[in-house]
Amino acid sequence: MKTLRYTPIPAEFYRNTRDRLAALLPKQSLVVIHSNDVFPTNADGTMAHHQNADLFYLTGIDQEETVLLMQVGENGEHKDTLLLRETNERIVVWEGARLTQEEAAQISGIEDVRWTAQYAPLLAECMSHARRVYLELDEHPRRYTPVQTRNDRFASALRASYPEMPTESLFPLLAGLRLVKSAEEIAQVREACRTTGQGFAAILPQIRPGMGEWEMEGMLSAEYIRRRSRGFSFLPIIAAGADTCVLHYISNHKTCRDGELVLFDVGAEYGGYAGDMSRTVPVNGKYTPRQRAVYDAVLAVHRYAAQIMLPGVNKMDYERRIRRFMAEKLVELGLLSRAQVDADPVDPACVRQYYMHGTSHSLGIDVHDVTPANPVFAPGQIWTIEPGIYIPEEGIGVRIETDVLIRPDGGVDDLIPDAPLEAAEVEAMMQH
Ligand SMILES: [Mn+2]
Repeated sequence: MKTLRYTPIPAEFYRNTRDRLAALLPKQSLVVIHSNDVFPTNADGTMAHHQNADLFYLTGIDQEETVLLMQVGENGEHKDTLLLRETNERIVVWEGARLTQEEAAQISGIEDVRWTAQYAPLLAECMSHARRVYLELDEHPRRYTPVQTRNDRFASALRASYPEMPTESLFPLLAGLRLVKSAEEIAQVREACRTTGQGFAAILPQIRPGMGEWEMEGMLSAEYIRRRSRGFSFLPIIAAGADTCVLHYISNHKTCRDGELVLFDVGAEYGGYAGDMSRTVPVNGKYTPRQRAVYDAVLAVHRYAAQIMLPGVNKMDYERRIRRFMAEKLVELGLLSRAQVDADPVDPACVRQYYMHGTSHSLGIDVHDVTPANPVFAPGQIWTIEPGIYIPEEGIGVRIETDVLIRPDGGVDDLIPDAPLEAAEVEAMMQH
Protein backbone atom coordinates (compact mmCIF):
# COMPACT_ATOMS: atom_id res chain seq x y z
CA MET A 1 0.00 0.00 0.00
CA LYS A 2 1.24 3.49 -0.80
CA THR A 3 1.96 5.93 2.01
CA LEU A 4 -1.25 7.84 2.35
CA ARG A 5 -2.04 11.26 3.62
CA TYR A 6 -4.44 9.64 6.07
CA THR A 7 -4.76 6.23 7.71
CA PRO A 8 -7.62 4.43 5.98
CA ILE A 9 -10.20 2.37 7.83
CA PRO A 10 -9.39 -1.36 7.36
CA ALA A 11 -11.44 -3.39 4.86
CA GLU A 12 -12.98 -5.39 7.72
CA PHE A 13 -15.08 -2.34 8.60
CA TYR A 14 -16.53 -2.16 5.07
CA ARG A 15 -17.26 -5.91 5.07
CA ASN A 16 -19.17 -5.32 8.29
CA THR A 17 -21.19 -2.40 7.00
CA ARG A 18 -22.26 -4.47 3.97
CA ASP A 19 -23.14 -7.42 6.21
CA ARG A 20 -25.22 -5.17 8.44
CA LEU A 21 -27.04 -3.63 5.49
CA ALA A 22 -27.68 -7.02 3.88
CA ALA A 23 -29.12 -8.33 7.18
CA LEU A 24 -31.85 -5.66 6.90
CA LEU A 25 -32.89 -6.63 3.35
CA PRO A 26 -35.28 -9.33 2.12
CA LYS A 27 -33.86 -12.15 0.02
CA GLN A 28 -33.38 -11.53 -3.71
CA SER A 29 -32.81 -7.83 -3.10
CA LEU A 30 -30.41 -5.95 -5.34
CA VAL A 31 -28.55 -2.89 -4.07
CA VAL A 32 -27.07 -0.47 -6.63
CA ILE A 33 -25.07 2.58 -5.54
CA HIS A 34 -23.08 4.92 -7.80
CA SER A 35 -20.36 7.46 -7.11
CA ASN A 36 -21.42 11.06 -7.31
CA ASP A 37 -20.84 12.86 -10.60
CA VAL A 38 -17.86 15.06 -11.21
CA PHE A 39 -19.80 18.27 -11.80
CA PRO A 40 -18.81 20.54 -14.69
CA THR A 41 -18.06 24.23 -14.23
CA ASN A 42 -17.35 25.93 -17.60
CA ALA A 43 -15.25 25.13 -20.67
CA ASP A 44 -13.20 22.06 -19.72
CA GLY A 45 -13.37 22.76 -15.98
CA THR A 46 -14.88 20.56 -13.30
CA MET A 47 -15.48 20.76 -9.59
CA ALA A 48 -13.52 18.44 -7.32
CA HIS A 49 -15.04 15.00 -6.99
CA HIS A 50 -16.99 14.54 -3.75
CA GLN A 51 -17.74 10.88 -3.11
CA ASN A 52 -21.25 9.60 -2.44
CA ALA A 53 -21.35 9.10 1.33
CA ASP A 54 -23.28 5.82 1.22
CA LEU A 55 -20.90 4.32 -1.34
CA PHE A 56 -17.94 5.42 0.80
CA TYR A 57 -19.59 3.95 3.92
CA LEU A 58 -20.03 0.56 2.25
CA THR A 59 -16.73 0.35 0.31
CA GLY A 60 -14.16 2.98 1.38
CA ILE A 61 -13.65 3.74 -2.32
CA ASP A 62 -13.13 7.45 -2.96
CA GLN A 63 -13.09 7.51 -6.76
CA GLU A 64 -15.47 8.75 -9.44
CA GLU A 65 -17.50 6.43 -11.70
CA THR A 66 -17.52 3.58 -9.16
CA VAL A 67 -20.56 1.31 -8.77
CA LEU A 68 -21.41 -1.12 -5.97
CA LEU A 69 -23.81 -4.00 -6.67
CA MET A 70 -24.96 -6.21 -3.80
CA GLN A 71 -27.05 -9.29 -4.56
CA VAL A 72 -28.70 -10.42 -1.33
CA GLY A 73 -29.67 -14.08 -1.01
CA GLU A 74 -31.12 -16.15 1.84
CA ASN A 75 -30.33 -15.26 5.48
CA GLY A 76 -28.44 -12.08 4.67
CA GLU A 77 -25.87 -13.76 2.43
CA HIS A 78 -24.70 -11.36 -0.23
CA LYS A 79 -22.55 -11.36 -3.33
CA ASP A 80 -20.89 -8.01 -3.92
CA THR A 81 -19.36 -6.62 -7.09
CA LEU A 82 -17.42 -3.40 -7.43
CA LEU A 83 -17.15 -1.71 -10.83
CA LEU A 84 -14.32 0.72 -11.39
CA ARG A 85 -13.42 3.17 -14.08
CA GLU A 86 -10.77 1.41 -16.15
CA THR A 87 -7.43 3.08 -15.82
CA ASN A 88 -5.08 3.48 -18.78
CA GLU A 89 -1.83 5.21 -19.70
CA ARG A 90 -3.48 8.41 -20.89
CA ILE A 91 -5.38 8.78 -17.63
CA VAL A 92 -2.20 8.06 -15.66
CA VAL A 93 -0.36 10.84 -17.55
CA TRP A 94 -3.07 13.49 -17.35
CA GLU A 95 -4.91 12.83 -14.11
CA GLY A 96 -2.70 10.49 -12.11
CA ALA A 97 -3.21 6.85 -11.36
CA ARG A 98 -6.63 5.44 -10.60
CA LEU A 99 -7.18 2.37 -8.43
CA THR A 100 -6.20 -0.98 -9.83
CA GLN A 101 -8.61 -3.83 -9.27
CA GLU A 102 -6.26 -5.26 -6.64
CA GLU A 103 -6.04 -1.96 -4.75
CA ALA A 104 -9.82 -1.55 -4.77
CA ALA A 105 -10.23 -5.11 -3.48
CA GLN A 106 -7.78 -4.37 -0.64
CA ILE A 107 -9.57 -1.17 0.37
CA SER A 108 -13.12 -2.50 0.19
CA GLY A 109 -12.75 -6.20 1.01
CA ILE A 110 -14.73 -6.96 -2.19
CA GLU A 111 -13.11 -9.77 -4.19
CA ASP A 112 -15.12 -9.35 -7.38
CA VAL A 113 -13.81 -6.10 -8.89
CA ARG A 114 -14.38 -5.35 -12.59
CA TRP A 115 -14.16 -2.43 -15.02
CA THR A 116 -17.33 -0.43 -15.75
CA ALA A 117 -17.33 -1.70 -19.35
CA GLN A 118 -18.97 -4.81 -17.90
CA TYR A 119 -21.67 -2.87 -16.07
CA ALA A 120 -24.61 -3.11 -18.52
CA PRO A 121 -24.56 -6.89 -19.01
CA LEU A 122 -23.91 -7.49 -15.30
CA LEU A 123 -26.82 -5.25 -14.29
CA ALA A 124 -29.14 -7.03 -16.74
CA GLU A 125 -28.14 -10.36 -15.26
CA CYS A 126 -28.62 -9.16 -11.67
CA MET A 127 -32.03 -7.72 -12.57
CA SER A 128 -33.14 -11.10 -13.91
CA HIS A 129 -32.60 -12.64 -10.43
CA ALA A 130 -33.85 -9.72 -8.32
CA ARG A 131 -37.30 -9.33 -6.79
CA ARG A 132 -36.69 -5.84 -5.40
CA VAL A 133 -34.12 -3.11 -6.04
CA TYR A 134 -32.79 -0.81 -3.31
CA LEU A 135 -31.75 2.58 -4.64
CA GLU A 136 -29.54 5.32 -3.25
CA LEU A 137 -31.95 8.26 -2.89
CA ASP A 138 -30.96 11.28 -0.83
CA GLU A 139 -33.94 12.00 1.39
CA HIS A 140 -32.25 14.37 3.84
CA PRO A 141 -35.15 16.57 5.03
CA ARG A 142 -33.25 19.78 4.29
CA ARG A 143 -31.95 18.76 0.91
CA TYR A 144 -33.03 21.24 -1.71
CA THR A 145 -31.54 21.12 -5.17
CA PRO A 146 -32.87 21.02 -8.72
CA VAL A 147 -29.77 19.02 -9.74
CA GLN A 148 -30.22 15.29 -10.40
CA THR A 149 -27.45 13.12 -8.99
CA ARG A 150 -26.01 10.14 -10.83
CA ASN A 151 -28.01 7.91 -8.44
CA ASP A 152 -31.20 9.89 -9.20
CA ARG A 153 -30.65 9.44 -12.94
CA PHE A 154 -30.02 5.74 -12.46
CA ALA A 155 -33.25 5.40 -10.42
CA SER A 156 -35.26 7.12 -13.19
CA ALA A 157 -33.69 5.04 -15.94
CA LEU A 158 -34.15 1.78 -14.05
CA ARG A 159 -37.82 2.50 -13.30
CA ALA A 160 -38.38 3.34 -16.97
CA SER A 161 -36.66 0.15 -18.18
CA TYR A 162 -38.16 -2.16 -15.55
CA PRO A 163 -41.57 -0.66 -14.73
CA GLU A 164 -42.75 -3.86 -12.99
CA MET A 165 -39.77 -4.10 -10.65
CA PRO A 166 -40.49 -2.87 -7.09
CA THR A 167 -37.96 -0.27 -5.91
CA GLU A 168 -37.17 0.91 -2.40
CA SER A 169 -35.02 3.63 -0.89
CA LEU A 170 -31.89 2.76 1.05
CA PHE A 171 -32.09 6.07 2.86
CA PRO A 172 -33.88 5.02 6.10
CA LEU A 173 -31.74 1.88 6.43
CA LEU A 174 -28.38 3.57 5.86
CA ALA A 175 -29.39 6.61 7.94
CA GLY A 176 -30.06 4.24 10.85
CA LEU A 177 -26.74 2.43 10.40
CA ARG A 178 -24.68 5.59 9.89
CA LEU A 179 -26.15 7.25 13.02
CA VAL A 180 -24.15 4.98 15.36
CA LYS A 181 -20.42 5.13 14.74
CA SER A 182 -18.01 2.20 15.03
CA ALA A 183 -14.66 2.52 16.79
CA GLU A 184 -12.96 2.96 13.39
CA GLU A 185 -15.24 5.84 12.44
CA ILE A 186 -14.90 7.46 15.86
CA ALA A 187 -11.12 7.47 15.35
CA GLN A 188 -11.51 9.29 12.01
CA VAL A 189 -13.92 11.90 13.41
CA ARG A 190 -11.66 12.39 16.44
CA GLU A 191 -8.78 13.18 14.09
CA ALA A 192 -10.93 15.57 12.01
CA CYS A 193 -12.00 17.31 15.23
CA ARG A 194 -8.47 17.41 16.66
CA THR A 195 -7.26 19.10 13.48
CA THR A 196 -10.25 21.46 13.52
CA GLY A 197 -9.51 22.60 17.09
CA GLN A 198 -5.71 22.65 16.95
CA GLY A 199 -5.67 24.60 13.69
CA PHE A 200 -7.98 27.19 15.20
CA ALA A 201 -5.92 27.44 18.41
CA ALA A 202 -2.84 28.06 16.22
CA ILE A 203 -4.33 31.09 14.44
CA LEU A 204 -6.29 32.59 17.37
CA PRO A 205 -3.33 34.58 18.81
CA GLN A 206 -2.72 36.16 15.37
CA ILE A 207 -6.17 37.76 15.00
CA ARG A 208 -6.06 41.57 15.02
CA PRO A 209 -8.19 44.55 13.97
CA GLY A 210 -7.68 45.26 10.27
CA MET A 211 -7.21 41.62 9.34
CA GLY A 212 -9.31 40.30 6.47
CA GLU A 213 -11.77 37.46 7.02
CA TRP A 214 -10.08 35.83 4.03
CA GLU A 215 -6.67 36.06 5.72
CA MET A 216 -8.00 34.03 8.65
CA GLU A 217 -9.52 31.58 6.14
CA GLY A 218 -6.11 31.24 4.47
CA MET A 219 -4.29 30.72 7.76
CA LEU A 220 -6.80 28.11 8.90
CA SER A 221 -6.68 26.32 5.57
CA ALA A 222 -2.89 26.07 5.87
CA GLU A 223 -3.12 24.76 9.44
CA TYR A 224 -5.63 22.12 8.38
CA ILE A 225 -3.84 20.94 5.26
CA ARG A 226 -0.44 20.72 6.92
CA ARG A 227 -2.10 18.45 9.50
CA ARG A 228 -3.03 16.05 6.65
CA SER A 229 -6.60 17.24 6.13
CA ARG A 230 -7.60 17.66 2.48
CA GLY A 231 -9.11 20.97 3.59
CA PHE A 232 -12.30 22.38 5.00
CA SER A 233 -15.11 19.88 5.52
CA PHE A 234 -17.61 22.55 4.31
CA LEU A 235 -17.43 26.14 3.07
CA PRO A 236 -15.94 28.05 6.01
CA ILE A 237 -17.94 30.83 7.66
CA ILE A 238 -15.68 33.61 8.96
CA ALA A 239 -17.98 36.50 9.73
CA ALA A 240 -17.14 39.74 11.50
CA GLY A 241 -19.43 42.45 12.88
CA ALA A 242 -23.06 42.40 11.74
CA ASP A 243 -22.38 39.34 9.57
CA THR A 244 -22.04 37.26 12.76
CA CYS A 245 -25.87 37.22 12.51
CA VAL A 246 -25.89 35.81 8.95
CA LEU A 247 -26.07 32.07 9.57
CA HIS A 248 -24.49 30.92 6.31
CA TYR A 249 -22.23 33.87 5.46
CA ILE A 250 -19.44 32.46 3.30
CA SER A 251 -18.08 35.43 1.32
CA ASN A 252 -15.36 36.09 3.97
CA HIS A 253 -14.46 39.32 2.14
CA LYS A 254 -14.42 42.04 4.82
CA THR A 255 -11.74 43.37 7.09
CA CYS A 256 -12.45 43.08 10.82
CA ARG A 257 -12.70 46.24 12.87
CA ASP A 258 -11.69 47.00 16.44
CA GLY A 259 -14.55 46.26 18.84
CA GLU A 260 -16.27 43.73 16.60
CA LEU A 261 -16.78 40.03 17.13
CA VAL A 262 -15.68 37.50 14.54
CA LEU A 263 -17.59 34.22 14.28
CA PHE A 264 -15.89 31.11 12.92
CA ASP A 265 -17.97 28.11 11.84
CA VAL A 266 -15.36 25.86 10.28
CA GLY A 267 -14.26 22.26 10.14
CA ALA A 268 -11.44 20.13 8.79
CA GLU A 269 -12.05 16.86 6.97
CA TYR A 270 -9.94 13.80 7.70
CA GLY A 271 -10.08 10.54 5.79
CA GLY A 272 -13.54 11.37 4.44
CA TYR A 273 -14.99 12.35 7.85
CA ALA A 274 -15.92 15.85 9.00
CA GLY A 275 -15.21 18.11 11.95
CA ASP A 276 -17.55 21.06 12.64
CA MET A 277 -16.75 23.80 15.14
CA SER A 278 -17.92 27.34 15.91
CA ARG A 279 -16.18 29.90 18.07
CA THR A 280 -16.92 33.61 18.42
CA VAL A 281 -14.02 35.81 19.47
CA PRO A 282 -13.36 39.56 19.95
CA VAL A 283 -11.26 40.96 17.11
CA ASN A 284 -9.17 43.05 19.56
CA GLY A 285 -8.77 40.28 22.13
CA LYS A 286 -11.26 41.58 24.73
CA TYR A 287 -15.05 41.16 24.78
CA THR A 288 -17.11 44.28 25.59
CA PRO A 289 -19.40 43.81 28.63
CA ARG A 290 -22.42 43.31 26.36
CA GLN A 291 -20.58 40.86 24.06
CA ARG A 292 -19.43 38.99 27.15
CA ALA A 293 -22.97 38.80 28.55
CA VAL A 294 -24.29 37.35 25.28
CA TYR A 295 -21.31 34.98 25.07
CA ASP A 296 -21.82 33.69 28.60
CA ALA A 297 -25.54 33.17 27.93
CA VAL A 298 -24.78 31.06 24.85
CA LEU A 299 -22.15 29.10 26.80
CA ALA A 300 -24.68 28.42 29.59
CA VAL A 301 -27.12 27.05 26.99
CA HIS A 302 -24.29 24.97 25.53
CA ARG A 303 -23.47 23.47 28.94
CA TYR A 304 -27.15 22.76 29.57
CA ALA A 305 -27.48 21.01 26.19
CA ALA A 306 -24.45 18.80 26.93
CA GLN A 307 -26.08 17.77 30.23
CA ILE A 308 -29.43 16.76 28.75
CA MET A 309 -28.04 14.93 25.69
CA LEU A 310 -28.65 11.59 27.39
CA PRO A 311 -29.25 8.12 25.97
CA GLY A 312 -32.99 7.54 25.56
CA VAL A 313 -33.85 11.24 25.03
CA ASN A 314 -35.31 11.99 21.60
CA LYS A 315 -34.03 14.87 19.50
CA MET A 316 -37.30 16.85 19.36
CA ASP A 317 -37.74 16.85 23.17
CA TYR A 318 -34.09 17.82 23.57
CA GLU A 319 -34.46 20.78 21.19
CA ARG A 320 -37.67 21.90 22.93
CA ARG A 321 -36.04 21.85 26.37
CA ILE A 322 -33.12 23.87 25.06
CA ARG A 323 -35.45 26.52 23.60
CA ARG A 324 -37.16 26.70 27.00
CA PHE A 325 -33.81 27.21 28.73
CA MET A 326 -32.73 29.72 26.07
CA ALA A 327 -35.93 31.73 26.70
CA GLU A 328 -34.75 32.49 30.25
CA LYS A 329 -31.36 33.64 28.97
CA LEU A 330 -33.02 35.93 26.41
CA VAL A 331 -35.12 37.47 29.20
CA GLU A 332 -31.97 38.02 31.30
CA LEU A 333 -30.35 39.79 28.34
CA GLY A 334 -33.40 42.07 28.00
CA LEU A 335 -34.22 40.74 24.54
CA LEU A 336 -37.54 39.09 25.47
CA SER A 337 -40.05 40.07 28.14
CA ARG A 338 -41.31 37.72 30.83
CA ALA A 339 -44.83 38.16 29.42
CA GLN A 340 -43.72 37.05 25.94
CA VAL A 341 -42.19 33.87 27.32
CA ASP A 342 -45.07 33.12 29.70
CA ALA A 343 -47.56 33.39 26.84
CA ASP A 344 -46.18 30.16 25.42
CA PRO A 345 -44.53 28.43 28.38
CA VAL A 346 -43.92 24.94 26.97
CA ASP A 347 -42.11 25.97 23.79
CA PRO A 348 -41.91 29.76 23.53
CA ALA A 349 -41.97 30.60 19.82
CA CYS A 350 -40.55 34.10 20.54
CA VAL A 351 -37.15 32.45 21.13
CA ARG A 352 -36.83 31.92 17.39
CA GLN A 353 -36.42 35.66 16.83
CA TYR A 354 -32.91 35.39 18.32
CA TYR A 355 -32.24 31.65 18.01
CA MET A 356 -33.63 30.32 14.74
CA HIS A 357 -31.70 27.10 14.16
CA GLY A 358 -31.46 23.71 15.85
CA THR A 359 -28.88 22.92 18.54
CA SER A 360 -27.52 19.63 17.24
CA HIS A 361 -27.00 17.57 14.12
CA SER A 362 -25.32 14.23 13.66
CA LEU A 363 -21.74 14.34 12.32
CA GLY A 364 -19.81 11.75 10.32
CA ILE A 365 -19.03 11.31 6.64
CA ASP A 366 -21.40 14.19 6.01
CA VAL A 367 -21.19 17.37 8.04
CA HIS A 368 -24.97 17.27 8.46
CA ASP A 369 -24.94 13.50 8.72
CA VAL A 370 -28.07 11.52 7.93
CA THR A 371 -30.37 10.27 10.70
CA PRO A 372 -33.80 8.67 10.90
CA ALA A 373 -36.64 11.07 11.75
CA ASN A 374 -36.53 12.24 15.40
CA PRO A 375 -33.58 10.06 16.44
CA VAL A 376 -33.08 8.89 20.02
CA PHE A 377 -29.67 9.63 21.59
CA ALA A 378 -27.54 6.55 22.25
CA PRO A 379 -23.89 5.70 22.93
CA GLY A 380 -21.64 5.71 19.85
CA GLN A 381 -23.42 8.64 18.24
CA ILE A 382 -21.53 11.84 17.41
CA TRP A 383 -23.43 15.13 17.57
CA THR A 384 -22.68 18.81 17.34
CA ILE A 385 -23.86 21.12 20.13
CA GLU A 386 -24.16 24.61 18.69
CA PRO A 387 -26.51 27.10 20.33
CA GLY A 388 -26.34 30.74 19.28
CA ILE A 389 -27.88 34.14 19.93
CA TYR A 390 -28.18 36.60 17.04
CA ILE A 391 -28.99 40.28 17.65
CA PRO A 392 -28.68 42.10 14.28
CA GLU A 393 -29.73 45.45 15.80
CA GLU A 394 -26.62 45.30 18.02
CA GLY A 395 -24.29 43.71 15.45
CA ILE A 396 -23.76 40.82 17.88
CA GLY A 397 -24.06 37.19 16.89
CA VAL A 398 -22.52 34.45 19.00
CA ARG A 399 -22.43 30.76 18.21
CA ILE A 400 -20.44 28.18 20.18
CA GLU A 401 -20.19 24.71 18.70
CA THR A 402 -18.41 21.59 19.84
CA ASP A 403 -18.70 18.03 18.59
CA VAL A 404 -19.38 15.33 21.16
CA LEU A 405 -19.36 11.55 21.34
CA ILE A 406 -21.98 9.92 23.56
CA ARG A 407 -20.02 7.47 25.73
CA PRO A 408 -21.23 4.01 26.82
CA ASP A 409 -21.83 5.41 30.35
CA GLY A 410 -24.13 8.10 28.89
CA GLY A 411 -21.85 11.11 29.32
CA VAL A 412 -20.46 13.10 26.41
CA ASP A 413 -16.82 13.55 25.36
CA ASP A 414 -15.83 16.89 23.85
CA LEU A 415 -13.97 16.00 20.64
CA ILE A 416 -12.57 19.55 20.25
CA PRO A 417 -10.83 20.17 23.59
CA ASP A 418 -8.02 22.22 22.01
CA ALA A 419 -10.15 25.23 21.06
CA PRO A 420 -11.06 27.43 24.03
CA LEU A 421 -14.68 27.60 25.22
CA GLU A 422 -14.72 29.99 28.20
CA ALA A 423 -14.58 33.72 27.35
CA ALA A 424 -11.65 34.18 29.74
CA GLU A 425 -9.74 31.36 28.04
CA VAL A 426 -10.34 32.94 24.61
CA GLU A 427 -9.07 36.31 25.89
CA ALA A 428 -6.03 34.72 27.53
CA MET A 429 -5.05 33.00 24.26
CA MET A 430 -5.42 36.28 22.35
CA GLN A 431 -3.02 38.23 24.62
CA HIS A 432 0.19 39.11 22.86
MN1 LIG B 1 -22.74 22.40 12.74
